[in-house]
Amino acid sequence: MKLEELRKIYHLPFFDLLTRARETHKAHWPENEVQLCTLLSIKTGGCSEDCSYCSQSAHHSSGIERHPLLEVGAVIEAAHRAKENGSTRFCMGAAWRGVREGEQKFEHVLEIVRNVRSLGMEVCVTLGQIGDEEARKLKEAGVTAYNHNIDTSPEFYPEIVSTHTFEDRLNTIKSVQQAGMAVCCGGILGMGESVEDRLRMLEVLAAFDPPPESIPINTLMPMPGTPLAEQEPVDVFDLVRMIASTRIAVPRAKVRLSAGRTNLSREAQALCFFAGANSIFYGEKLLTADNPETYADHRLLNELDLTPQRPFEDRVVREIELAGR
Ligand code: SAM
Ligand code: DTB
Ligand code: SF4
Repeated sequence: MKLEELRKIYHLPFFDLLTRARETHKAHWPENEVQLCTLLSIKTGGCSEDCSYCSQSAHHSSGIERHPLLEVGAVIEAAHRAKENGSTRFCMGAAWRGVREGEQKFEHVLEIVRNVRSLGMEVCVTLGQIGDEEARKLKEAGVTAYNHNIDTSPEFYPEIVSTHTFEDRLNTIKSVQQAGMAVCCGGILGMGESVEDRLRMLEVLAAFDPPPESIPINTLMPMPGTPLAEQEPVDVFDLVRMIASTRIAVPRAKVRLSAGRTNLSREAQALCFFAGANSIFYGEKLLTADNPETYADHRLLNELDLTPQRPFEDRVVREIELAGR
């Protein structure tokens, strides 16, 4: 979908936009389900990159506690807890510029992946830049999806990061696609970009072939000590418009209402779900920042008659049924 069309959609009268997004949503996601994903930072802080939003960059003094790569046992324990709480996807993030095959840390991550997969959860990792060989090995170890966000428009990207390029991000995504892993790719709202930048980002995402399996929409969590610490919050209706436009532009993607839910009321979150969000991060911690309490999320989903997405195996069967309709 081209920019011109995305502009028209985004700027529709608010309720017309919501109606269209809801119709698209119901056509592609007839169940009132929300995917629950739990995040774990497996290597925290000390990152060589200078992403201006990130608490984990060694270029900023955010004061977060650094942690080397976690042991396999600690990760499995966390994954197990996540599964018991009802999560179906376990997402592990590492504060790296990237990782290469042959490095010991890569072998360690493969070991972690094999173990988490054996719990029967979907496994997502976000490890920074990788190439074809790394992607192939991660897929083989059992990774379901690789998260690598483009974060904003190609034009605005150099304003937020100088240590790697937008093109670098796209190259990693190509390797992930080539290996047959699902691509989880989205961005952040509220870094000082324009609506036009947000729509350019969506234009790039919608043009992926295949389209992204999931699209995380984060709102900036301003982290103390980062260059974006004093950034103004995103207007909730702008967030809702962006979610609705994403739903319309990439109907089969899971649209994840990601970082920033602690700043949203229950009503605002309900509007986001109505606009087409069907996935959240679930659990009290994101990577370094806070996320809503699990009991509050449970209550919210119940109140909205939304059910947690069924576990992987059940769903594969259901998706085959739907495809055959
Ligand atoms: N180092 C890897 C990378 O950059 O791809 C993986 C971890 S990185 C923290 C993953 C994503 O988290 C970023 O691309 C960004 O979208 C999101 N993120 C990080 N800090 C954030 C913040 N303060 N507010 C909102 N989203 C954030
Ligand atoms: C994504 O798009 N959001 C998640 C996940 N992918 C890795 C990370 C959000 C991080 C929020 C800030 C923090 O916890 O430090
Ligand atoms: Fe490093 Fe990723 Fe944070 Fe950028 S977003 S500083 S690459 S951890």
